[in-house]
Amino acid sequence: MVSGRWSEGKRQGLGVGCRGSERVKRSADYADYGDEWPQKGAERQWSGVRKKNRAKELAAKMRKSRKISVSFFGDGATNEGVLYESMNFAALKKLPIIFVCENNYYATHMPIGECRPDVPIFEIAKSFGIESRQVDGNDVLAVYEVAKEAVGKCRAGEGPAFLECLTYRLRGHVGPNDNIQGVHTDIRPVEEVEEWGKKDPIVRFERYLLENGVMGQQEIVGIKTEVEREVEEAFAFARGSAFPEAGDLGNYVYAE
Ligand SMILES: Cc1ncc(C[n+]2csc(CCOP(=O)(O)OP(=O)(O)O)c2C)c(N)n1
Ligand SMILES: [Mg+2]
Repeated sequence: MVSGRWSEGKRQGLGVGCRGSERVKRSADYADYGDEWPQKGAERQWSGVRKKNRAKELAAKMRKSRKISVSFFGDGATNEGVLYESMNFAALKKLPIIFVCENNYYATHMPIGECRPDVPIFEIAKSFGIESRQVDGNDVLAVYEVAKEAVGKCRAGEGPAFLECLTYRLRGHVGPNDNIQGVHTDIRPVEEVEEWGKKDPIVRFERYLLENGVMGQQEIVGIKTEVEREVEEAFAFARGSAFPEAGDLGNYVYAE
């Protein structure tokens, strides 16, 4: 998946070099992901709440399958009407979907207090009768517990669930330094970023695993090495892939 994400500007990427990170991809690109494709990878940010995707959940319900959908989106998406339409329809049809809001207190550079009244995000789902929980999103096991409960409810036919995971972006919205126009544009206070750095969920979980004897230091180093290798490979794949050609410009505009 990583390789697809980082090479979408190239011909071999998911967007075949003709679409940006937020555009719909051919479902064939997601063949490996079966019915999960709309919420995967590069489309995470916005399409997770696109209304048309609710058709997947309706199909799952009508077919009485155990499949559920998980729709991940940021706090920024809570300003968009489509989220509310989606929650309404999902609640009406008791669809097996979990709405997961990753609330990191900023929508790109806009602090949450400048675009939302001071009402907890998880409360918005309650007005649709959707069961909702707020959780420390940087606590892996706490997220696991609420997610397990939500999955159980969905599978029991009790309709959608909503989780608000409180977290933070340790990097910029678009990368390590947020260099959108060649300058450092991240307006978040350095102390705030540093404070959240101490709550890094990976570091916290690593400590938990070590302290409870679930894993040894060596195993953890092994996982890190493996992940770094995968990222290096993906990077090399993206670098080595070809850019689209001028003739590709008109491709994929209309159904062929
Ligand atoms: C439907 C839609 N509306 C607006 C935008 C423009 N936009 C891009 S990122 C962003 C804010 C995203 O905020 P959030 O989801 O909290 O993500 P974060 O900055 O925390 O990574 C907006 C409004 C968009 N990409 N798509
Ligand atoms: Mg955000």
